Amino acid sequence: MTQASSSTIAATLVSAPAYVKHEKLIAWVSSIAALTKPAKVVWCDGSQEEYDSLCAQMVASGTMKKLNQDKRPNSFLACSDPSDVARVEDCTFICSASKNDAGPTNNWMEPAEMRTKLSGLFDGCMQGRTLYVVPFSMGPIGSPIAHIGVELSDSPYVAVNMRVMTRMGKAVFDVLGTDGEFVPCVHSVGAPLTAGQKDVTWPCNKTKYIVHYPETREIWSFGSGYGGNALLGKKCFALRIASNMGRDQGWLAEHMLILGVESPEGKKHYVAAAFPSACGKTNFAMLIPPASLNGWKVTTIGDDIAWIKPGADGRLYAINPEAGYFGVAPGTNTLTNYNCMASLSANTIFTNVALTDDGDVWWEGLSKPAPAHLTDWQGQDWTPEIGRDTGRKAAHPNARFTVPATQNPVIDSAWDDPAGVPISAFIFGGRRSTTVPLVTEARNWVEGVYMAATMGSETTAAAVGQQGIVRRDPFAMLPFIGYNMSDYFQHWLNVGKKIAASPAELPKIFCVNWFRTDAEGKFVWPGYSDNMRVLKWMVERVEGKAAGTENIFGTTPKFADLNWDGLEFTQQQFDTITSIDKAAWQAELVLHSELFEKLDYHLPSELKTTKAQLEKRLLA
Ligand code: TSX
Ligand code: MN
Repeated sequence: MTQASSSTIAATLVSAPAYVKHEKLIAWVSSIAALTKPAKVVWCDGSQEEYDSLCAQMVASGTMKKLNQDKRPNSFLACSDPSDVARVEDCTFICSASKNDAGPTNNWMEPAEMRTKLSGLFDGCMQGRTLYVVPFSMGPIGSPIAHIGVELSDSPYVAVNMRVMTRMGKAVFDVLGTDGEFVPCVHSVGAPLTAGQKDVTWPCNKTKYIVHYPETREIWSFGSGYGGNALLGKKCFALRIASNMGRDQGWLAEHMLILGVESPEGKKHYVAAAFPSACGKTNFAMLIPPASLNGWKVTTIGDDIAWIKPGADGRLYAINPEAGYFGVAPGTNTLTNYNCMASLSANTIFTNVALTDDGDVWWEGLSKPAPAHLTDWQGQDWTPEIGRDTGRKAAHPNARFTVPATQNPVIDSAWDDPAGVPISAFIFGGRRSTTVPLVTEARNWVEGVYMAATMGSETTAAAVGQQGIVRRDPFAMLPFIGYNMSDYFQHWLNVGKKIAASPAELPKIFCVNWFRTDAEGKFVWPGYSDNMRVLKWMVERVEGKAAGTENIFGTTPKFADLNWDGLEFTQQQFDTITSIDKAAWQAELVLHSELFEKLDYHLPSELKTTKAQLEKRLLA
């Protein structure tokens, strides 16, 4: 077929609804349809009817199962292909014009070379499928902190998940008008169907590419239908592309939860916290304070991503660009996260969890003992005996729920406020069994940036690869930074300088570690609700009310500086998780040096100076 005739067919196929008045957008959809050659184009309006009918269609095709309506109303289970269960970091590319702009922590390919490769892969890749046009706002519609994206996907699973995870639908076109800016996101599972070919329940391709063009703000994703690979508003847009927008425009796109902390006196602060994937970030975002800490309240703005822009007053204002939670199911239960379990009671899409015999869901860590019989995430019989004998899990360790944020019983009243919420403090945490104390306050912004830049954690199931080894994960952004990591550090330093020059106070920066273990390898800190004790100390530090002691690395509380009401926790236990082992820190600083060598290009000199000061204090 000639170029002209294929694009004429595409234009007819595309036929945008009358409410779409953005010609460039329509032309782009036409061009992608001409390339990918879908059988049909559907413009998603974001309505409940549309969602219900897409879910019904996926139930009919076998992609999803409807769960027991009495136990879990309007909820579904999708099980993926066993080869498509997590983000694929090896196949994720930042295709900036210059390799140095992607930096040493990202895969890079020359944009022209990648475009040639992708043209080949996307040519005809949607044959026999429907192309869904998914318009979405990251952030409250019309918020000055929000941005618009449009995802073109041949996956109805993506369309319904995007409706939960973003503000998706018609209203986005009102914001876009005739020429508004949007981030174009193209997604295909990469499994064209020939006439009469029977579809599989989870189409995907063993060749996968998750590609970002930061200069032109484009996302192209091929071959996977899972999570961050396919729901392009999330990691691809809200972190990798948005971090580029933030650098250029003076704001921050961060892998952070945002929570509100209210004191018994009714004084409220908002904090943003970065933890690497599966450190219990969603649990922390919905934490229930211990009853013994009378009257303290925690509310959720977001559980994964924060967009933070300086306001006219110089303070930093944050929004949650997402509208739902795409969280890890295994380990979630009424004790680890009561509010999350309450959120999941209806209107939830589960992916790769196990199915109970009465049509409900189950995953490792949900209840003890496990049910006597289950259908596992791969559709096979599972019993506790089979699990014990084969080591097979009923749910995949990276199994997920997709749930509207509004179902969170402790959602913050300002969660949808277009103005965002002012940030009083940043928290950085990792999973470290040794070395890093329970909580440390940075003495200044640069020291805080140093702590965040050198943060490390043990790897988990959210990414394909080895488990249980420590990796450096600066700002918990290693898989998500859309440009050179060192330039990103510099951007953070620049934001600090700008706030320092304004009338506003700089947010404090803290580093936490809930995961120190004792000589037997047991966790010493009870974690969960009791993290409120640490949070209380942090906000009281912000208010200038709590005591702290300076040491080699920053300011830390003494035992007496934390509230212990209702918890038996000894000075000795406290020492176990707050002690600073000089030898361990010397070894740690060697690892910081290794990181800094890797990031040497454009590494801010302030960070090298900070390290030199630490080394000096350590030897003193
Ligand atoms: O989410 C966690 N948080 C943050 C909660 C607000 N987890 C789970 C991490 C994996 C997703 C934690 N695990 C936390 C924590 O603070 N702490 C720990 C370690 C721990 C595990 C078990 C116990 C105590 C600490 N206690 C018992 O099992 C009784
Ligand atoms: Mn995350």
